[in-house]
Amino acid sequence: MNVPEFLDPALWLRPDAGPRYVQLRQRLTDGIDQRILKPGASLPPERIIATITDLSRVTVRKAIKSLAEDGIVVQKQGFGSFVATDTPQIEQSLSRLTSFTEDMTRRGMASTSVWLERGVFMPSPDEVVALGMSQDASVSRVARLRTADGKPMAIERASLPTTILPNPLEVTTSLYEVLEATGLRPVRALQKISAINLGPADAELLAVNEGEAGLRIERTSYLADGRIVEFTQSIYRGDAYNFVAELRLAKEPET
Ligand code: 16G
Repeated sequence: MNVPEFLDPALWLRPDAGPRYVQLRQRLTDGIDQRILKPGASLPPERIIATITDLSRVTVRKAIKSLAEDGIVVQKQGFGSFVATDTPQIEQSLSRLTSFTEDMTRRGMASTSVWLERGVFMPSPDEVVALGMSQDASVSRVARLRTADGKPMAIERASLPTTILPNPLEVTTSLYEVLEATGLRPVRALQKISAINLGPADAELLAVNEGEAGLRIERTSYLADGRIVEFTQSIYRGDAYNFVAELRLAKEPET
């Protein structure tokens, strides 16, 4: 059921069931509980809710204000009202080459990792291609569920040539910190981002429902001399990340 159908007053508004704003508040709360209105989703504008429900805007405003007072929705000046979420909202620049640990520290959040895989392996065909290595070389894998203030944010599977990271067990908190210590921290990276619907295993790790939106990110990072440092395949929670890129007008070719 979509939101306008759900708010159809024929389904819930009763003349004898108390104040109308309380009934609307209850209907919106039910929609949030049933995830018709999902955490972080915007509520339809007051004007639209008033049109669908045939209630006055004053009544609609009162219902939303009461939800906001109880922390069920969050009102953002100039942007409207959103279903409250306990998922941290991360705005991530696409132009800075930072590590997960640094990104979270900068936001005052504690980052932790749950290990999924850590060791030296024979490279998979994908790793051979992505890392530009020979088939008989070995690869260090560092795969983690990354959390911020205890909330799962991303699954990151990094592969590095063992010439760059000979002992993956050295990575306890930050991979980039270990690389920095050996003078092999990447200085440049290419990143590819695509939209996905989370499969059952990834959804379980990220503590969201199967089929929810996620972002698949592939990062290949390089040293100044062009050597490849890492090939990392990550799955980020779609409800937690906003990637931001600054765009500039391309310079007109000089004539
Ligand atoms: C970031 C990078 C990842 C890198 C990790 C190192 C993206 C999509 N990924 O999460 O490629 O391996 O940082 O983090 O940004 P760490 O130093 O905290 O282990």
